[in-house]
Amino acid sequence: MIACSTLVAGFAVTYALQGTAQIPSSSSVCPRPPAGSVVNNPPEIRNPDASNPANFTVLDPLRTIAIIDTQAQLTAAAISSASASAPELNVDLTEVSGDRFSGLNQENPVQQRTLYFSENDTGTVFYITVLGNQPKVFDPNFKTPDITVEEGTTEDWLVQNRAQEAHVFHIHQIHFLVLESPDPSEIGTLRDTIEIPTWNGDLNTPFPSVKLRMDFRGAQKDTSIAGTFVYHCHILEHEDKGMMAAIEVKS
Ligand SMILES: [Cu+2]
Repeated sequence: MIACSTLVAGFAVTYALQGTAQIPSSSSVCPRPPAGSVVNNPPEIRNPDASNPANFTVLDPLRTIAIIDTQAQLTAAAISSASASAPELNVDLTEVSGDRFSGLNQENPVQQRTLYFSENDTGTVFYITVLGNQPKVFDPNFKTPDITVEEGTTEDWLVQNRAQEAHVFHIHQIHFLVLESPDPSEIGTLRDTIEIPTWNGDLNTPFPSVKLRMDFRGAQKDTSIAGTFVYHCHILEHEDKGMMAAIEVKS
């Protein structure tokens, strides 16, 4: 038996030839197997002429059989995990929450928003920004809330992490239903806090994100949530360095 091996697209490929092969000393990477030999790895050998077993073709073992783009794999993985379907969303939420969150998964959101966590280049100033607005540090004496919503509605928020460290989205006063997450175990859960994993800094890679059904139904379900409150990164150092914003729920 003669073991043949080569590298194809960075991976070692080994196959074996059996029989009474005469191996030319000038043979390149792997010898041409003799007629009648048993080839253990048919994909490397093609014999288009079954009537004449001597007429086979040995394909170049160094040929490119695949181009493996590791970045593309990461991208595909990120996309598929973030858009994983969520069988949990079909559950009756009354079973886990009583009436308070029932029907949240069936609501039609009145608004879609994208928010994102980001930092300055030196990682000393922190922002949470509604897409379309300018990033700014939180002003505790703000005059205008960053987001205004109507009580009695639901909205879907895509929250991205555009920073190269993890951030944790937290909102006061209400809860949300996790619709999409890189962590499938979080999908379908009711929360007021969720971590968004670190972005790898490659602009070809989607920002890690979660999609949340925000429940502003308030008085419809429980007690009124009308008023102004905040959402922020739950890592206190980040929050204190600007990563906080205000929302007003109008009754
Ligand atoms: Cu943070």
